[in-house]
Amino acid sequence: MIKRLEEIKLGSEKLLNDAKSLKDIEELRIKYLGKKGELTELLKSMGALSAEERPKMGKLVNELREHLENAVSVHTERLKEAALNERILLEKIDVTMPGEKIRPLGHKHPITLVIDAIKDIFMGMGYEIAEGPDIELDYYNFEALNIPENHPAKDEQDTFYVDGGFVLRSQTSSVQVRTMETHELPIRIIAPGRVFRSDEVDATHSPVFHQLEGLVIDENITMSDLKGVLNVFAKALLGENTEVRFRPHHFQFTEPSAEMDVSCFVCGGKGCRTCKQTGWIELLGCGMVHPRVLEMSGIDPKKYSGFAFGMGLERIAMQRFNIPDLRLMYENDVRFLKQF
Ligand code: 2U9
Repeated sequence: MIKRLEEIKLGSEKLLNDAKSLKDIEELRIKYLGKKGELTELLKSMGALSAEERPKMGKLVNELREHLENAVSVHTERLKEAALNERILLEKIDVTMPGEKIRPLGHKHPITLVIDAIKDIFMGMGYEIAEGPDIELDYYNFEALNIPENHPAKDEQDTFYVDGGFVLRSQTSSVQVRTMETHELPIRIIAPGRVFRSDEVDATHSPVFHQLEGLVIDENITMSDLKGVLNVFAKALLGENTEVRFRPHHFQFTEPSAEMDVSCFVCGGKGCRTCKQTGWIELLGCGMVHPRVLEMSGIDPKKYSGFAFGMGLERIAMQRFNIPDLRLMYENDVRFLKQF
């Protein structure tokens, strides 16, 4: 019987050492400690022993039983811990990993891209960005800009009138007027924004479009400041080789007034389809702020002078991104927007 006990001890120890999984351990437990296990059977067979041998043998068997039970439980814990550590390692979450792209990101509209590019250029020259309301008082949209009551620009055909003496602003110039009233001098601002005119929709017209206007007011501002700033702007927007030229023009709010052309950025000035063989493309209107406009906003035209400019942004976006039809910009088709 002692020999049998030795066999069980050796056998169980070997199995314990070889056990690699919880399943191995459970098999071992059943093999030795289960109801019909080898050690249990040994205990049962102790009836055959003499009354003298029985307690001695019983003690030895029970010692081995306790030893085995203990070893099974220690081993089980160890394997469980190893399994848990393995799982933790496998299921570790790296919170610094980039997220999954579930919802597609939006995209900047070509007009916004153009506004951002122009903002960058003027902010680099110390300009502030000014904003104002889309629904304006007639005074800020027309009167303060020296556009009299009977001027054709005020025609019902061009302007959207809103009850209560309001208009949907037809130019962002109203923002500059508001700035002149409240901002301390000197002023250096650009005002990008949405404007409204009662136009029929076609490939180059829309009742809602965007303008960007600028205004500088200080002592001793002259036409050469205007030309210098707009020359730097044109080169920054369209490339260092861009040339500019100024043609006389008329606006109610500026005197003298001009239109500025840039050398064609497609052919470099040789003449092509984009510039209609002229080598030049009209970019913006500009001029020295009319003394009456300064005066109306409470600025002394004897002490201060200034220049202003304005451009339509749709045309610039269409040229920059090769967009053939303005309507594409208002259809909100992501397949179109994603291209820029
Ligand atoms: C104040 C004084 C002067 C803004 C100016 C233009 C010339 C101009 C148009 C070009 C095409 C707008 O999109 S467009 O129709 N603008 O040519 N705008 S000077 O002059 C101002 C503005 C505000 C107080």
